[in-house]
Amino acid sequence: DPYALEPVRNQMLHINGKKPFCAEPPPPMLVKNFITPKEVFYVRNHLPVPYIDEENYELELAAEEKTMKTFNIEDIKKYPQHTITSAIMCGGNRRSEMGAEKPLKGLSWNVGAIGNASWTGAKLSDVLRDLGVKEEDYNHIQFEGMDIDPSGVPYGASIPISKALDPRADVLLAYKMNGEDIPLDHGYPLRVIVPGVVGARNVKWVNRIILSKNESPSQFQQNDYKGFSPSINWDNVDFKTAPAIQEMPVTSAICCPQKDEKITVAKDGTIPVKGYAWSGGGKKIIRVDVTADQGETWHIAELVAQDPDAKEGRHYAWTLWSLNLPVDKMKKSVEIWVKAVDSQYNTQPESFKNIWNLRGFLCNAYHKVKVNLG
Ligand code: MTE
Ligand code: MO
Repeated sequence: DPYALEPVRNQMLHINGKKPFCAEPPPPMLVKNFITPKEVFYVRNHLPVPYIDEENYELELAAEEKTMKTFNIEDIKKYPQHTITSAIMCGGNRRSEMGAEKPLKGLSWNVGAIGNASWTGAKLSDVLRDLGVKEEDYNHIQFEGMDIDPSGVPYGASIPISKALDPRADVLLAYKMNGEDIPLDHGYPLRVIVPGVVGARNVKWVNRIILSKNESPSQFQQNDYKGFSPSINWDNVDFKTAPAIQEMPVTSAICCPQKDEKITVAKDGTIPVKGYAWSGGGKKIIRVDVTADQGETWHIAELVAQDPDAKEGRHYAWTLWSLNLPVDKMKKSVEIWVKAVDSQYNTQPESFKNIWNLRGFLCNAYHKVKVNLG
């Protein structure tokens, strides 16, 4: 069994898949901490977890087929050390809501396929500059993980070469998560962090980096993690017609209360509501709007935690928000809606109907949670 040596996981996680292991925390645990503890961070594996200790680890960097250099962990640690706070979110986060609109294919994630951690490592741009890599010579940079399928094909993904070479894009070869060695499930001993970009490109257990004219040949780059029109179905889909998802659109979610929870209305006629918001590409969350009456009145949430160190255009961490939401006490139940606005004034679509896609990616419609009032 290739899964015989899997790490021990937190019992609190809700399991979406056992082999490969895929799990997310209950929503209230997400908003307890600005920095998600490793035990609470969702896990999305496509293959068995590979295990290699630092001593036997080697990273190969190649230009197309030709090896340019090999590194061990110590070599990577010699580069200037950078620490950033960045959320990682799966392209299928909140898929269960889109799937409720119309059936689709994919793991049924609730709102927990996201976590916010601090990541420490070398900037990929420093490593590439050191080797004299020029943007003109390539289009993409491919990453391969040490996790392989039964036919020996590794997990793979790629990002544009311009992103890898841009020091302000903060792409890291990370060896620490929240100040400690990266846990096995999250990519030990080395993981690529591409802040603001869909989780799938943040390759764990990376041991090969390839500069290329082409995108990664991996099925996860070519035939998965792409978005389509709601009218495209499994009979007419042509994966070549859509670009691979990279930077993610703005999203938000209500984490407390949860669906169907019974809430006591406070004397001032409000209920406490908490959640997260995030946008891709380094865009900052500038506002979170919440309504309890289908948008007749919107209430602005307080942004209670944001990365204080983030520079303009480099807001990679999530934002936690909360408010005491006025509700109609006479009602037995209310539906809470949330939408976030990012620094480019992008906001979320109102419903899933018009953004539905057959694989259930980019599920960023308003999050709607019905609760009972007591
Ligand atoms: N990297 C490797 N090598 N293998 C994988 O299966 N899954 C990707 C990405 N990197 C994956 C990978 C996907 S789809 C996501 S959403 C994130 O890792 C999940 O990261 P996490 O498990 O640390 O939360
Ligand atoms: Mo993912």
